[in-house]
Amino acid sequence: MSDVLQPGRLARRVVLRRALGAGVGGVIAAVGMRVSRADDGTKVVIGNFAFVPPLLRVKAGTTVTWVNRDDIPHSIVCPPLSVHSHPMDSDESFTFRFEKAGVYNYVCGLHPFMHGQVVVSA
Ligand SMILES: [Cu+2]
Repeated sequence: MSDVLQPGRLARRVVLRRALGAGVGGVIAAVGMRVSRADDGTKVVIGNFAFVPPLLRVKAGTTVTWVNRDDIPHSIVCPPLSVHSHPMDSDESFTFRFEKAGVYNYVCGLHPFMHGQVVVSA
């Protein structure tokens, strides 16, 4: 009974991949991603244990979307902003609106060696 978590995650990812391969976009939408209105903001892609771009410059009021394109879960943790995202599975995303100017460093909560920075100007 203790092996429930990992196989479950794996199975879910396989299902997602199959859905993508078949072009069944509706299945992805039903998983609860917050991707739909993100394109008018700014995007950071997560891949190979890195945030791209690692340094993002935006204006105050910008919504930033992180999209996980890796094969394993990642999260966004930024203590000064009390941000601690859920672990994003492959192709899941997380959004946050930066209201105030400042320099914000963040890490992946699951891999603290992964660093990113958002520089917000007024
Ligand atoms: Cu990570």
